[in-house]
Amino acid sequence: MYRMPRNEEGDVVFFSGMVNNEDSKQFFLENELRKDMENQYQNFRVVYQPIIQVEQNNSKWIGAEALLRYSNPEIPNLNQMDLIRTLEYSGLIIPIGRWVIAQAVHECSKWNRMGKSKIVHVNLSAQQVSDVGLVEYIRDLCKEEQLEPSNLVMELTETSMLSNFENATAFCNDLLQLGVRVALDDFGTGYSSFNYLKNLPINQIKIDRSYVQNLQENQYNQTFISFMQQLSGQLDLEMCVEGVETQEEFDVVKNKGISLIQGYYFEKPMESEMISREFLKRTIQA
Ligand code: G
Ligand code: MN
Repeated sequence: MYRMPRNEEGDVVFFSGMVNNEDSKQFFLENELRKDMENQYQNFRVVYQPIIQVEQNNSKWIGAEALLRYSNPEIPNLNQMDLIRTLEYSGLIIPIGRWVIAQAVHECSKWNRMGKSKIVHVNLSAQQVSDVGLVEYIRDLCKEEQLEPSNLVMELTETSMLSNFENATAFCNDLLQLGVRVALDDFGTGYSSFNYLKNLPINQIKIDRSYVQNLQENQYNQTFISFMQQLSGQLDLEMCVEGVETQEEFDVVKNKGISLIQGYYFEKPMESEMISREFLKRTIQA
């Protein structure tokens, strides 16, 4: 809901400096985003954070999560949350969302053509579930790029899934039908009921990184993770733990036998050339 700007006495003011400033910042950002999108998406790029499968004695990079970045010298210090919020608010998330998927599919197809099978994860915002034709768009992309749809995993947060339940489940069912996989992102931050889990058309649960911080000292979080591990096993879902940053956190997660891990302990998101090089190196070594 829009609130009229008010001064300290509570009177409505029409030219409050602060509001004006915020509004004009927002307006400027939106304009820059539009301009850059029309200009071959300049200042936008996609970076990739490796997803690691941990085995007894070694760990393998099975693929990566694609993450959008925007760096415009005119807008220094823009944080990621403000960027996503503006993209959603302006509706630009629809075209930029498609662009990110196209980049990720292209990139993943390149990795696979280099050798071993790699997967790519792409984040979806709640609004994209209502992007009419998105599933067909993904199908055509996979065909053009000769990427097996099962190498693509779309991530939806539990909040966007549950706030738009009918649409989201139909959308995910269409993805599954196509062979694309679906992950439930940031699990544990919303208000999901465990009752939903068994009915959602998903393949994987990603435990939010807030459950991993100082895991070695936090009994509740350890219990939560073990419980989720058991439950996902019962429901035949994969489970990935995000945000592993330290050796101590990694040790706890590994000792629980969790095999899918992401986090700064392994790697931060990296530029596409860099991750290709890493995959190639590892492919040759293996
Ligand atoms: O919501 P989602 O899980 O898709 O968020 C991904 C974001 O989390 C990325 O911007 C990425 O840089 C960040 N991230 C990934 N791993 C870690 C980590 O180990 N610690 C922290 N603090 N952030 C991380
Ligand atoms: Mn994610």
